[in-house]
Amino acid sequence: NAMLAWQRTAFHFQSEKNWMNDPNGPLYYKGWYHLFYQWNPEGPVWGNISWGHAVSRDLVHWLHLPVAMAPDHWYDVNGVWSGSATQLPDGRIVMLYTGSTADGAQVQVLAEPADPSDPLLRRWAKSGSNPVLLPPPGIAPTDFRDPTTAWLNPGNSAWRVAIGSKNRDRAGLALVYRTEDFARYDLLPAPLHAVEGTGMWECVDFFPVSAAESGDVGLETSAPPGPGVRHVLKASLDDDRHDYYAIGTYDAGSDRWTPDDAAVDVGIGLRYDYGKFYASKTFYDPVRRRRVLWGWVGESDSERADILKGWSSLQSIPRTVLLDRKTGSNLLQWPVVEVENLRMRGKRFDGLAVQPGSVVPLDVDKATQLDIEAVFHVDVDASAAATASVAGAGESYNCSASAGAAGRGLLGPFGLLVLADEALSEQTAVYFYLAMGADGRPSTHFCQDAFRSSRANDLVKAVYGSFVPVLDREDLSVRILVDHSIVESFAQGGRTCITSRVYPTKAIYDSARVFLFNNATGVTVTAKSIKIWELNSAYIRPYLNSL
Ligand code: DQQ
Repeated sequence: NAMLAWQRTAFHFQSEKNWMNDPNGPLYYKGWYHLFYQWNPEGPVWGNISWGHAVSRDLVHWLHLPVAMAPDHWYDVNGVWSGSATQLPDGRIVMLYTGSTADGAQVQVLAEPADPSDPLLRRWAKSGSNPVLLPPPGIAPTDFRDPTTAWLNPGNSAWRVAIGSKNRDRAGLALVYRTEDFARYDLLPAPLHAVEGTGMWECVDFFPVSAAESGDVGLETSAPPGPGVRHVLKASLDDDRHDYYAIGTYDAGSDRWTPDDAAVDVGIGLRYDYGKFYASKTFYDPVRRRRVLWGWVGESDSERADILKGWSSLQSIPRTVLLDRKTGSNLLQWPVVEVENLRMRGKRFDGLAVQPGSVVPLDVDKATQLDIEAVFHVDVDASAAATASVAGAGESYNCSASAGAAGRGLLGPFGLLVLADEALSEQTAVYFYLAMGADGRPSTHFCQDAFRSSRANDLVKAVYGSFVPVLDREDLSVRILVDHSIVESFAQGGRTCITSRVYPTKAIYDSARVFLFNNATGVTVTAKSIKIWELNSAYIRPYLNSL
């Protein structure tokens, strides 16, 4: 439908048409990055799940390939569900995924490239041993899915693989299996980890992380733990559809993982993203020696609109994942550096003072494909709030329960309006809100407000966001990627991230604008530096059989 054509993105990965969900089995092989994904070849809603497939040289430009795996065996006839790749030391690739059987049972399935000499890995062979795993006793047949990348423990030749589940008391958990050959498995007596009350864990991910930019040590899933290496456990909570992670310690002796802080355990603490982002998965990139995260970004429009436009869902920008050296208690996510190759004309605005209650236009030519880096300074001590804090006002703030960019407080909200039209009848606000605590110190919240993002009314419009750690003397900074119908933001170097889907009707093509705004009542905000680049479109090309 041409009417909705502007909603397609220019540098986010999308399928050519139809429904897409989870990223699956990302890997690097013979010069190519591979991305597989849950895909419905038949239409723009979930069903007939197969593995779509695309390859890239740089994680930005993509070539679509034919379906890698279709639901063509009794053990996956109801769907080739999510799974992960493991690269063996001899270079072999092993793919483990969940098959959904005709009666809806979840079983684990093994597949390998049918032609390992093909760098594009176009043909896959499902093993004669399939299914290689059935739901174990005590686990419901519908609560056993999404195998992780397998890992090796130092000095041990047997692989470990984790599979998400829940027990009868609704504790979410990750079962661990031991295998030598990926065909036969032993269930270990204790799960990798379990958290009461969190329900089914989908798409569990488990990987080492460090603060070192290029991981000589420890970022490969099976690498011997180097200095400063911690382990991240992530689960996608089926009950609330968010991806939660925690940082902790893996004990290879007992095959158990423990969070650093029980109060921010998996499913109750930190999220990768406070917006639309689910069923994510990382992989280790041996070229740039980094860990890269992909997440499924669904739609916030109606199913009717998806059927009209003929497609549904995006993948997030691939993000590098590091441990935050400064806080030690959260990850840093950042768009892979290759995205910067799309930057074209750049504009820079320095030292703009944004008065309370004002909106400042930024002169940008084309504002539907942007990469923005903004740094704000707020002189809290000199503000009216400093006086207010003497009165002992302890303000609490919650992005999702707030009035968004229109709700006025002493020290916020302030930030940017993107995908806005000239008249501001449509706008998506990316903002900070400082809430003054009873101790006279502000806590910083980072939010994204889609309430006024579109005049269309068949949409879910919400304010997303959370607390963001800000250290002494740090300014507030945000990176924003704008791509037609997605706004993906990274605050304080990627400590807190938010992804929103928005569907403007006016702020499209040449009518899209960018503004600064400050809706605080008690402080002037200095936009120390605003850099805005127009981003080129990535080549995301159809497959030609003649290749
Ligand atoms: N999507 C897959 C499942 C997974 C869920 C099915 C998460 O394997 O648990 O499409 O979105």
